[in-house]
Amino acid sequence: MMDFSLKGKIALVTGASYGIGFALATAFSEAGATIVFNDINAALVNKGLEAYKEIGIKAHGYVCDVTDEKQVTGMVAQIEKEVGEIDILVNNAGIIKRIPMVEMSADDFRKVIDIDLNGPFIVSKAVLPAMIRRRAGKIINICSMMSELGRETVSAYAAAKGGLKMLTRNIASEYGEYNIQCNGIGPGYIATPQTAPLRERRPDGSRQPFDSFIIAKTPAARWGKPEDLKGPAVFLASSASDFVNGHILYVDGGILAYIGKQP
Ligand code: NAP
Ligand code: GCO
Repeated sequence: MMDFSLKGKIALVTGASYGIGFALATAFSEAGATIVFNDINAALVNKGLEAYKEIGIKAHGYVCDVTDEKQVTGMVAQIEKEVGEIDILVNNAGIIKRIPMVEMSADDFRKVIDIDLNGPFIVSKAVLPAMIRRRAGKIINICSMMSELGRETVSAYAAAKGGLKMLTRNIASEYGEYNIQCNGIGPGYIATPQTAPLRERRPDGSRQPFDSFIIAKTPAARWGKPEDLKGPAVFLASSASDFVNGHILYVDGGILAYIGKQP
């Protein structure tokens, strides 16, 4: 069990006021780490601080937009001063825009790429120098089913998450020699506010077609919960995974293994 301990480690999880980031930060805290998170505005950071406090976690919260390099370098310097050097980074902050590609503006496309792909580049770039100097570090990028698959309306998101898979492999390739491991987690369909519109019940209480489609496409026959990602994240953040690098760990209830229900 010792290999999975995060005792004494400092973990930064981006966009972790609620949803998947919150669950991952909670898991790290349970494994012994000190939790630092950021979010896009003060209201969200305060909401996050309250939520962590409620479950007995003393988290450190910062307002920072992951697409703004100046804000990110400022936040990382502040964390180093106020909390300590970052051992574990999770690039979790992300958005999705569900718009058919032919109707999507180039600005909307850029916005998704900016948050979901440029953001992880900017935050990783800010923490890597200290990790290189200390010859140790863990970076976990939150990828997606859309790192492998396409579907209607998510061209920008799929392009960003496919790119994030390759950024993961490149960070592993470029900095593995410094004992830095960069891996990804590819969650399946997880019940969070981001996917709430896909799960809304119809007025009669029945599932909408997309909801039923996901249940049918998932061998586990259910949506994932943010908690389903806790064990895999602790593994990738801990020394148990010191020789795992550039890997995307799909935590999807079996979606990627399955051709789908026969008609
Ligand atoms: P979520 O509920 O929407 O949470 C994402 C968080 O990131 C929010 O707090 C969000 O703030 C924040 N954020 C957005 N833009 C930001 C920026 N520029 N700087 C800093 N923070 C920012 O999403 P989630 O479902 O927990 O997803 C978390 C990650 O997992 C995302 O990368 C997502 O793509 C990925 N993922 C989700 C699923 C799923 O099924 N839910 C599956 C696979 C992968 P706002 O509230 O202001 O947007
Ligand atoms: C969608 C969903 C997905 C999930 C997730 C799958 O509209 O298809 O939002 O993209 O959020 O990333 O792994």
